[in-house]
Amino acid sequence: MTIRNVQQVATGTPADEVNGLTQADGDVILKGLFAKQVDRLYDEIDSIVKEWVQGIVGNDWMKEFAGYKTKRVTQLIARSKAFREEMLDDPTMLSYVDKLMLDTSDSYWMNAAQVIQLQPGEKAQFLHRDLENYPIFRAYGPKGLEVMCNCIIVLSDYTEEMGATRVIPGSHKWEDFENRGDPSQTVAAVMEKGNAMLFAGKLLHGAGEIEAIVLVAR
Ligand SMILES: O=C(O)CCC(=O)C(=O)O
Ligand SMILES: [Fe+2]
Repeated sequence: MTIRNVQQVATGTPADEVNGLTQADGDVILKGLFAKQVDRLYDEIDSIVKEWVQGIVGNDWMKEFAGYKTKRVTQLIARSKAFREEMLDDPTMLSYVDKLMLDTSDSYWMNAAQVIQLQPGEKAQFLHRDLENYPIFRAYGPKGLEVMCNCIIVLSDYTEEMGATRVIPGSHKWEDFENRGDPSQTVAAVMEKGNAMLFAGKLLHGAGEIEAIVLVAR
């Protein structure tokens, strides 16, 4: 298997073109999509993130999934005006999500919006497909309908050393969804601040491992 990188498109790329990449690779990086908003979002949630406890309450699988040290600040709609008023319903983003989801569904809705901050000492998250949140869909494999997608928006430059999300482009088409690949097949979704990665619920990915603490200059 050849390992390929996540492809990037410029702001303003038409939805059909973006959808071509999402269908082919399972992921696409949208350059600069939220460049105007991420600093304000950061400022709105920074003090909350600092106070937030590490890990989550749940069963062992959920704790392992979420990370024992990772902070996940939930309820972003309530906590951030920038997110609520300028990002959540961003027409460009929605035009891309529409293409992916509305082929097989009448509508879609947001399930969760959270800020994730990895902490020093956290190990890499196990590789997973987000549709596994609904285990029944695993059995349908690549031919199953598109039941979810996700978007990771980066609030600071996202590097391999700081644990950028690792993905296996093309893994949304693997025949057997019980096959979750291995870290040697992944690439880091390196991005500039304000970029976003849209990816299918069928795509294998996981949070990376922190190799270095990167001081964020803004
Ligand atoms: O934090 C990341 O890089 C990815 C997190 C993730 O994949 C998830 O929570 O489902
Ligand atoms: Fe995930």
